[in-house]
Amino acid sequence: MGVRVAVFGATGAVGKEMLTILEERLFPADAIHVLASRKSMGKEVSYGDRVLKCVNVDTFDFSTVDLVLMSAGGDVSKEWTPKITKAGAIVVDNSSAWRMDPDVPLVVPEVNPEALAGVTKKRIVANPNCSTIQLMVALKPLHDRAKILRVNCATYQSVSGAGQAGMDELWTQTKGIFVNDHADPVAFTKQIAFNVIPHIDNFMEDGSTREEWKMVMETKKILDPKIKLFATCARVPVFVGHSIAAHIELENPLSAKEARALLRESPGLMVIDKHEDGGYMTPVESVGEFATFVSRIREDPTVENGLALWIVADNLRKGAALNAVQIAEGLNNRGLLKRG
Ligand code: 11C
Repeated sequence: MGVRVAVFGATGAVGKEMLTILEERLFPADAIHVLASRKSMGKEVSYGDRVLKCVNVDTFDFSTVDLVLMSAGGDVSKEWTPKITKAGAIVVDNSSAWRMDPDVPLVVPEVNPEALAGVTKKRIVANPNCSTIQLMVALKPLHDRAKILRVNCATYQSVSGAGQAGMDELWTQTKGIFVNDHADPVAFTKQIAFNVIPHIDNFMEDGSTREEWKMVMETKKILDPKIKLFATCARVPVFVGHSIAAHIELENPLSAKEARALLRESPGLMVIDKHEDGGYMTPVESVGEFATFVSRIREDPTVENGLALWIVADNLRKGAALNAVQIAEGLNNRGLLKRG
């Protein structure tokens, strides 16, 4: 018997990708329901060559599904997840609402799949932040081989991290600037077209943003609590695809050549690293891809056992929908989606 699935937040940028990826990866779904708030009720979304009509979440009976893939924001998740799990379904949640709950596994399937077993505690698995996910896929093999002590990174995050509204704002502003038609920023705090904004999510007391804090805390939970990480997260005028410049300090020596060979054979990664014009990955080229790409692998001679990487991934896919579907596959393969 297959899995009865609901996608909650199906009209959003990530929700639509979830449906595409479920179909692309032939997820064994017996039924797919697409759920949205009352205002999106009746809207249509694609699932392969089928068109599905959104159902109002308020009237949906969650006892009829095994799995809910949720991408509806933290507040909605906090309200709905307890009701859904009480009805017996498992929730894979894309928001930050449950990530730091010790009874909720936070999983990147290439990195800590064993944590999925913890789903039995609350029937929830949290999908990490998009920047964290691609960083974890690249760091895991290096940590296993040479032990990471510290990471200092800068992110270059696309506007789709802020959803459809972010993409619409970049598009409208870019067009507007050419015809002198300026509109005040809404989705972002400053002009994003032809600009870079060093601010994602709310500010915290120490001057970091929550996005930066998430990368620190999620890395500790997923990979190793001993890793020290510092991040500066910036929004760039790119529609889809996040990039990260990561500067890593290892306990043991690892040359750039060894790191290249190691990453090349590690799960979920593709190394594109030729020392020539265009011999590296850019976010535009990552769109629609499943892999996390690593380029510009170099030794950093300014610290002991230092290594630098340029890491790029489609934030709507590996950074969100694909990782969530991989979690669902992992749960299904382990028999953890069965109703007890
Ligand atoms: C961004 N990384 O690019 C964010 C989006 O914690 O799931 C995802 C926020 C999160 O704006």
